[in-house]
Amino acid sequence: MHSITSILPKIISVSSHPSLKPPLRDTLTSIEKSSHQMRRILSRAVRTTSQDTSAFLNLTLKSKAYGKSAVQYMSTSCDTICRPCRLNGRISCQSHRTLKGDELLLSSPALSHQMLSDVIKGKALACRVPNFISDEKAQLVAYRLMKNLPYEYYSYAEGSVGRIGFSFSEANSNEDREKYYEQATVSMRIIRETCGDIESPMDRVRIALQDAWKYGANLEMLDEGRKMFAGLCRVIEANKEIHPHQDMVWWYDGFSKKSQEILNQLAMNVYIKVPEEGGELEMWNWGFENQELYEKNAEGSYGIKKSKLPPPDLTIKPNVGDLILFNPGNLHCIRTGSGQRFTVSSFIGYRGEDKPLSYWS
Ligand SMILES: O=C(O)CCC(=O)C(=O)O
Repeated sequence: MHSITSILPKIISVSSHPSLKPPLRDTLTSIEKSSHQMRRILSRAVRTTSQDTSAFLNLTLKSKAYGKSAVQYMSTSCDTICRPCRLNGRISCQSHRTLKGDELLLSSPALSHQMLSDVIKGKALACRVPNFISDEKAQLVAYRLMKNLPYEYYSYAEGSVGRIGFSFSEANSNEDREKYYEQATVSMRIIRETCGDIESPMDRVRIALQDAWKYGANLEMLDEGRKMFAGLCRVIEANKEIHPHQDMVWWYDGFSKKSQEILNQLAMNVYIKVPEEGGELEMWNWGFENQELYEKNAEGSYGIKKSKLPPPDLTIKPNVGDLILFNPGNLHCIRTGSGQRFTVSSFIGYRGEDKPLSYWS
């Protein structure tokens, strides 16, 4: 945990609130930083502050770069770091494990508001819609995409994890972000056209979300007016795995204020090719509370070594055509498989029960 004095001088222009007592007040300095840096530091600080610090900041913080969102965040301090708190405070804890057995995985023939909401709120770890796409259509789509659209490996997973489409998490510079937006709608159109007379899996998900969620669902625009890409096609080669990791946009996006508005995030995958043996999705009923702790445990590599973790709480063996959604703020990983594994994936953003969902890759 950071102390008040170690965080604030680094990040904030603060107004002196009457409740502030010297010498604390004296430590608060106004340091001008570029807005990018400022947001990065601030968003990290927000998630690593103790409850006292959070309450304190709530009274005092006024960040030029971050504006209203920062103050809004500050008001979400919690008494305990636990799953229900994550919705507001966006943190989870290892000691608070409440789900067992059947509660872990919901299954239904169609997506529903209730099912999505249950996973978002941590009442279930994941949900599955079996046969979201028929086996036959999934196989054909997998064949057409693989045959016509060459995939590239992620830089951190050369020879093991490939993808068609550019992922937002990789767009870490202004230049890359520009490239990401330029390609976004073009890539979606190319994927759609390559699927030919079969509806592209992402388009099907878009409609299913639109119908299921009371307030509908839209393509995310973390940068105002700029449509994001959704429907990344991910290939995992035989005998390769993805180590336990967490995906939260507010961890890796220090650029846009809007990513900090997202209260919770789901990951969705449509499985269009799965290996006969292996390829399971494994999930833990918790995640690291903050990015610093996560990165410390990841030791500079992508993901955490499984040997450092207790056994997973849930193992799902996906079938061809399944749609599976889960909270990627929980640690999750993919086991090695006997053959190639091919999915169409996106994230889903939640801003509240009475707000539209959003999606992006
Ligand atoms: O392919 C899967 O089963 C899960 C992929 C994953 O790690 C994710 O969507 O965050």
